[in-house]
Amino acid sequence: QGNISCKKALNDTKRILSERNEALNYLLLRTEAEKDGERFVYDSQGQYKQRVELSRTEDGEPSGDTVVNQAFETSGFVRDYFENTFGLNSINNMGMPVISNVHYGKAYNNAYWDGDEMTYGDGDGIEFKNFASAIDVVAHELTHGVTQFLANLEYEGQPGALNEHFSDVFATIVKQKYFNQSIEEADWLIGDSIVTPAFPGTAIRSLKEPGSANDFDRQPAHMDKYYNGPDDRYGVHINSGIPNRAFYLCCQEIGIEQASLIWYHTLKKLWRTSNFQDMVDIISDVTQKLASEGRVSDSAPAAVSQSFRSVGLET
Ligand code: ASN
Ligand code: ZN
Repeated sequence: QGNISCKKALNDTKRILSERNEALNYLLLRTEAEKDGERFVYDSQGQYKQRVELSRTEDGEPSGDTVVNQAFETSGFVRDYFENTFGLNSINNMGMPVISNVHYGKAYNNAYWDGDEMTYGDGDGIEFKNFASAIDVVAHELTHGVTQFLANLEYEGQPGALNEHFSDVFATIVKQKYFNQSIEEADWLIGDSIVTPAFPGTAIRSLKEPGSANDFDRQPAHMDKYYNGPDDRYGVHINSGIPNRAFYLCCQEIGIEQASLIWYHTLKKLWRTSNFQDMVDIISDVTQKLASEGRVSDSAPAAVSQSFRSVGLET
């Protein structure tokens, strides 16, 4: 009896010590990595778990796995976009490590940011291909991280739709940069390269024509079709169609470079509970200020206002 409980106590102590060591090692690794936004790509090996096997690091050799390399390259492109364009030091502007997990689960048809890292499914191979292979998908997920640190928009209702909106906006901007597309060549689609011919549509979403990307695309393009129901955390991926369309319209007037500057500086000024009207008020002020500093054209304030009015928002 005494022996058994003694052994149990010893085992508990060992477990606690090893967990503590793991946590300390993790913190140490994190502090090291936080210096400069190093990339870490993990392979979930089909399990519904993160950080299963570390498959590629910033200075390490390429992996034998194409998907690992795709996640590595594309997350680097997005990280560098934010750094080169806005001076952002990785996702949190403090050099946070850029962590991706690929081959997550079985036939998993999604990708997500969870507050610390990105995770990508392989897709079922029937309607969806690998989610980590698409620059717009990767940019969308990484931007959720940037949004978390710049504005912390809560993931529900209008703040959640704005959170989704900013991810689609920078997904589109980065995609056009990645493929070196002009505004005329841009398709304004999200996820077009990961859907198969069997998928009932051309993409997951469209910023140009919200609601038209596929058979179950419920996005409105105007406030008069605003979704008020409880689905999708009160419509985070649905009502984002409204500001998305405004962004598309604005880009037609002032181009994507100026629009990206305006949207970035707007994001920096938003907060956890910002709604559509807050966004419109802030973006109007931000655009005025950027125009007065000569950083965007004199026509930008009117273009921004007109774009939001076109989708039914008051400016
Ligand atoms: N792919 C989705 C997104 O990033 C996952 C989710 O619903 N959170 O928005
Ligand atoms: Zn999202």
